[in-house]
Amino acid sequence: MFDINAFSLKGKVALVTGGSYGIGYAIAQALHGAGATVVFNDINQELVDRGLAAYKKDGIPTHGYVCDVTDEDAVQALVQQIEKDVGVIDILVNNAGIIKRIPMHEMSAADFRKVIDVDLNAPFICAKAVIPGMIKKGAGKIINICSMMSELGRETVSAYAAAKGGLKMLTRNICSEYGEHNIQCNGIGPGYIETQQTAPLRERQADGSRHPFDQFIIAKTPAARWGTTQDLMGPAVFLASEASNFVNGHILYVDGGILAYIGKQPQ
Ligand code: NAP
Ligand code: GCO
Repeated sequence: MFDINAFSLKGKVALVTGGSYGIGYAIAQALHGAGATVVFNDINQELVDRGLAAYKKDGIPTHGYVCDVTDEDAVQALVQQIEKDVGVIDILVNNAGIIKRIPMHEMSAADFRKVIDVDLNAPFICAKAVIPGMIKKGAGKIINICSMMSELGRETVSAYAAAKGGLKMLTRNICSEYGEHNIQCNGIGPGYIETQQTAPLRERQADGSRHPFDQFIIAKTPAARWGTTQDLMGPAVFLASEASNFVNGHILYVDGGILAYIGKQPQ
């Protein structure tokens, strides 16, 4: 007999990195809605304050922390502070990320390294920080926010694709190394989602027409629309809950069908 409470996160502590707005904020809302105590960090006080105001407006009690996820000492201190404030972290959502859209032959090594640092090294740092507590508790959930670029490349996003491809394999390796401790590490691969990060790809042209990339994504998506952050909420709750205890090392693509579809013939 299936118990719907398998989706409940009551009594669980969840950390969402980069959770002030965008996809991270939506996932935090969802985890709260499923009963979790949600905390978040962001890279500066201004963003944390922006996030705190949003959480308060939505009636979500939380703690917000300033922490650069690429700084291992800061992340270790963050996890210790969260354990003091609310308890051992049961659920980690590695959401914080950046993208730099530059043709590879024009991209500096410093810019390439920066994207790798935030989008790949930081999820390693954050997972490493929470795993000991999860091992002691005998359970844990790590959700890495991957991407279409975990599977596909495109012009100007070489560093991002390399990072997100690596994040897919880091997800699988955490699954392999810690599954025996009842820790499940999975990824969510959002398709093209309407957030600040993709706003440049959706800007209206001077003549009021849709951005060429916007038109391309509409033609490439069977759902014939961009995703919204709400589309990610249910998948996040599923992967954070006991309902997914035998799902491990999996990347759940929430992409409206992009990866399955060759795309619509141009009209
Ligand atoms: P976003 O709007 O840029 O939000 C990312 C958040 O992470 C921001 O609050 C950002 O702060 C924060 N952050 C960046 N670097 C950080 C650092 N070093 N330490 C702590 N926080 C940091 O992005 P989004 O669209 O919500 O995407 C969230 C995640 O989903 C990212 O990993 C992204 O790669 C992934 N994703 C997005 C899409 C999409 O279509 N939007 C699709 C697939 C995957 P700042 O504002 O200072 O940058
Ligand atoms: C881009 C977009 C994508 C999305 C996302 C798709 O420039 O192609 O920013 O990379 O952010 O990762 O899944």
